[in-house]
Amino acid sequence: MKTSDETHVPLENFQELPIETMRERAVAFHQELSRRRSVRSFSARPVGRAIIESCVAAAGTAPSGANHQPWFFACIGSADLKRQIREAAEAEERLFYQQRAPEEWLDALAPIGTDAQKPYMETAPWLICIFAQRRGGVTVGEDRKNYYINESVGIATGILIAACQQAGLATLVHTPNPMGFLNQFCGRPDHERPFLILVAGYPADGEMVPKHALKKKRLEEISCFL
Ligand code: IYR
Repeated sequence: MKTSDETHVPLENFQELPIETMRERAVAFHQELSRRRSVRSFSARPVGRAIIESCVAAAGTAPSGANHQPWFFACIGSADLKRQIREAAEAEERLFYQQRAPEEWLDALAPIGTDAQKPYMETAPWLICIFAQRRGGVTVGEDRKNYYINESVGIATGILIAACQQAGLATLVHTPNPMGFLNQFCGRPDHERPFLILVAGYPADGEMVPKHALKKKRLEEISCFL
């Protein structure tokens, strides 16, 4: 075991739990996350900035390649910016649905019923635009190569989605393709690549979700224990 030196300090905040508490918390977390549904109509009800800040801070605790934390979260609450982002996203989506998407892709989307119209991008109180940084470092302002960028930003995004669910927010992952327009709207530099947009807020009254989304693979189908 290592002792304290210039590079290491003791692990202090690991909290060991009684076995029964571990079981209860593991089950409760699964139950909470299994209530999560992607929603595609959002209410205009506002969500306080502090809640989004805490969820993003939770995402920022994610492990990352060399701890470079190669992510940036541009949280868009401005009605004007949301409208501009919606318009740019819908223009790409129209091309996707009318020209770019192969039949097989459209077939896969059919049960979900998506199309190029994305009104929720204006209705929802928050669009969290997530960027992946090609270069960076442990400290902001460094210009070093980043590692395992997709893995790191993907993990942080997963934590963000779980944090939103835990906080009582509905979310939707949206990935217009390409979405280079986000750099301009969010004022982000060229070495950052838009990763995805996480729409967050309350579901619209009477929101319908596709039955298709209820089908999650069973534990036995997604895991093995050897
Ligand atoms: N980006 C498009 C298409 C789309 C693609 C997948 I894969 C989805 O799971 C859902 C949608 C859109 O948002 O409509």
